[in-house]
Amino acid sequence: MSHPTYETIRVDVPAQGVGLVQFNRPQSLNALNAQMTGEAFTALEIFDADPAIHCMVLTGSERAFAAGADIKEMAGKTAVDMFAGADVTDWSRLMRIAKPIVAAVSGFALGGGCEIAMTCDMIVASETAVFGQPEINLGIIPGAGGTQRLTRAVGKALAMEIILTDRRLSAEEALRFGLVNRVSPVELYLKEAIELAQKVGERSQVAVRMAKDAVNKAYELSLAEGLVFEKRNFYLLFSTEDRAEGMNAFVEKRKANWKNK
Ligand code: DAK
Repeated sequence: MSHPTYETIRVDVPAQGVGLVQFNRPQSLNALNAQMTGEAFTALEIFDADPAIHCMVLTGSERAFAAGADIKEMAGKTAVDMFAGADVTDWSRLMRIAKPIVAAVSGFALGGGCEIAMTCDMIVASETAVFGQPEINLGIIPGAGGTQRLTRAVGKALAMEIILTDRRLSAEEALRFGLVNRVSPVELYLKEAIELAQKVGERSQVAVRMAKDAVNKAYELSLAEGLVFEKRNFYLLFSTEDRAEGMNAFVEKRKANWKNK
C-alpha cells in the first residue's frame, strides 16, 4: 500500500528496511493536533504493513520532537468531546504497531510528545532534548500514558516530581534515569536512530516481532504470567525457518540468511 499525500508529516525510506516518519508543523513546535497524529499513525501503519520495511523511526525537528498536544485545539473541548474521541485521534493506534519504532528526539518532547516517545520502543536523544510532562500547568494530568510509562521508566519519586512540578529532564538526565537509549550530538541523532533501526531490521523479523511483543508484556502481566508468555513465544519460534537457519549458520560459522519466515 502506498502512502497518501500528507500535509503535516513527511515520510521517507532513508536506509534499506527503515521507514521514517517526521512530524512537520514547525510553526507550532510540532504540537500534536488531530491531523498530524492521524497522519503519523497512518504512515506508521502503512510501513507496518509493508514487508520491505522492518523498523520505523519517528522524529520531529531539531528544535522540537513535539511540544505536546495542540493546546489551541484542546482548549474548546468538553469532557464528553475528549471521552467520545470527537476530533481526537485514537492514540492507541501507536501501541498496535507490530514492528519496532525508534523515536529520534531533539529539542522539546513535552506532554503528549514525551508520551509518544515513551510509547515507541527505543529513544535516541540529541544533546538538546528536553523531556517533561507539563500538563499540571494547564490544570490537567498526562492523558496518553505519562503517569504510567514515565513511572515505570524512571521510578515513582522522580516521576512524581516531573508530573507534579513540571520538572524537565535534560538528555543526559534522561539517559542516567533509563528513559532513553543514548544521547548523540544534534548533527548525529537522526543518523544514529536510523542506524539503530537498521540493526533491528537486519535480524529475523519473526523473532524481532515476538521479542517486542514479549518485552511489552512486561508492562502488563505479572512476572509469572509474563514468563509463561515468553516461553510460549520461545517455543513457537522453534517452528520457524529462521530458527533453523540461525542455529545452522552458527554451527557452520557463517552469517544467517534470514527469510523472515
Ligand atoms: N500547543 C499549541 N501550540 C503550541 C504548543 C502546544 N502544545 N507548544 C508550542 N506552541 C506554539 C506556541 O503557541 C507558539 O505559537 P505562536 O504563538 O507563535 O503562534 C509557537 O508554538 C512557538 O512556541 P513559543 O513561542 O512558546 O516558544 P518558546 O521557545 O518560548 O517555548 C515551549 C517553547 C515548548 C516551552 C512552550 O511553547 C510551551 O510551554 N509549550 C506548551 C507545552 C505544553 O504544555 N505541553 C503539554 C500540552 S498538554 C490524550 C493525548 C495527548 C494528551 C492528552 C490526552 N488522549 C489521547 C486522551 C496530551 C496533552 C498535552 O500534551
